[in-house]
Amino acid sequence: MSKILKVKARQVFDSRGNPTIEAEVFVKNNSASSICPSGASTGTYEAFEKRDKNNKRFLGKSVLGAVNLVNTKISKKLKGQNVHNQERIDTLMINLDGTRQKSKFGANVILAVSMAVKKLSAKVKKIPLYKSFLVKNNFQLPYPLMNVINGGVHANNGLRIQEFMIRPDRANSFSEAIRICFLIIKNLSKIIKNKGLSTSVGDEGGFAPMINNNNQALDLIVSAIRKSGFVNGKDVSICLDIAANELCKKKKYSIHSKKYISADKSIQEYKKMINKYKIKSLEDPFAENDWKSWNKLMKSIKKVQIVGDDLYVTNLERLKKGFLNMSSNAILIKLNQIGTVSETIDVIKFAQIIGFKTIISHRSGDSEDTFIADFAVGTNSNQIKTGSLARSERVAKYNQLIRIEEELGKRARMNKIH
Ligand code: 2PG
Ligand code: MG
Repeated sequence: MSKILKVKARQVFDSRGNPTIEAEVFVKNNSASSICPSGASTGTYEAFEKRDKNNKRFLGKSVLGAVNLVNTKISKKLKGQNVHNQERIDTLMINLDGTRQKSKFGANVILAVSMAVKKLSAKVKKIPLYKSFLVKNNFQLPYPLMNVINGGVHANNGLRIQEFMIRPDRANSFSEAIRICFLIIKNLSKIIKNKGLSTSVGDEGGFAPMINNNNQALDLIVSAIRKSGFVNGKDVSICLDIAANELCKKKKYSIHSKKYISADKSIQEYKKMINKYKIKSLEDPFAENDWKSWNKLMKSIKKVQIVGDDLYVTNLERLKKGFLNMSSNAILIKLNQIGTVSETIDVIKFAQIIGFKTIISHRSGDSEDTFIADFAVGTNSNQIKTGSLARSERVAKYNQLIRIEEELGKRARMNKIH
């Protein structure tokens, strides 16, 4: 038993320069802290993010009220609790809030505390964080879904699709996976430069050249894979996050061009794109309420990972609905979509029981906190999506996975993709 003495929070800044909350939890002679990330393409059903909304302070984005809540109400409630009893602590905070979407306290407030508690518990037990979750031995490293080109709301280039990623499917170690991504990114940089385009990067560290045609972006990636000596669709596969919530109007979609077309026509376009570019993973191909189209897509394509992000928002009820509806075969996991470590773990457990792949994900506004790297290993998640090999808040997660792999030594294994 290690009793919590107090919880303290402060306002810090995320990778987009926006205020966010850091919580620090104290026990005798020890403490740990954690920073909550923040999304841009958020789903309607995500848990609530608390901000001051006072336009005279940080343009409405400050979290000083949230900080105050931690320093007063949450600290008082958690004082004396056993830091190793994560579920009890999370439940206390959930009940203190008492709303469905954590709209009173804010999921950002609760999550920062929840993650800090988890980190502190591992620290007190003197075990690495990744050893404190579901997996107890035979740890496996996740495959990186590495972002290489940014579009959508993560860049201002007009590309319809939000994230163009690569996954080194044949890498047999995590460091080898990173080496493959490194080579492709460096070659992609040269190719983009040779076309007279900018190699500046977007929110998640992928390039954000001023192009606005999906196929043009895909062609650049295919060339970079080839130039690096790899075979697209075998050694490396292209994976996309469409973030279709942002591209939907009155049940029509403008994914493939500016023109809005029906979901059925969009499926035809997806099929062409998947065949031409050997795409292996599609995230949020349709909007969060368009359950019918998700199911149609699942029925009409094979051997493609279909990932629900805004569809499920790491929420058990929505995941159950998606399972019954046969909406996807994978789920993106974002802790701040639901708001506590315990609830996130429940979603992962259920996803794994029903045979869904679990992909741990960053947010487009992220920080130096590497919690999700350990979380991916500790929950036996197949993949991790945490941006490009650029911008320290993204690279920090990859570096942490390299450290974990090193520590595991000969026991380190890659997870299974198929
Ligand atoms: C997504 C995420 C992370 P955001 O849509 O998957 O890449 O973006 O954090 O902006 O929701
Ligand atoms: Mg997404």
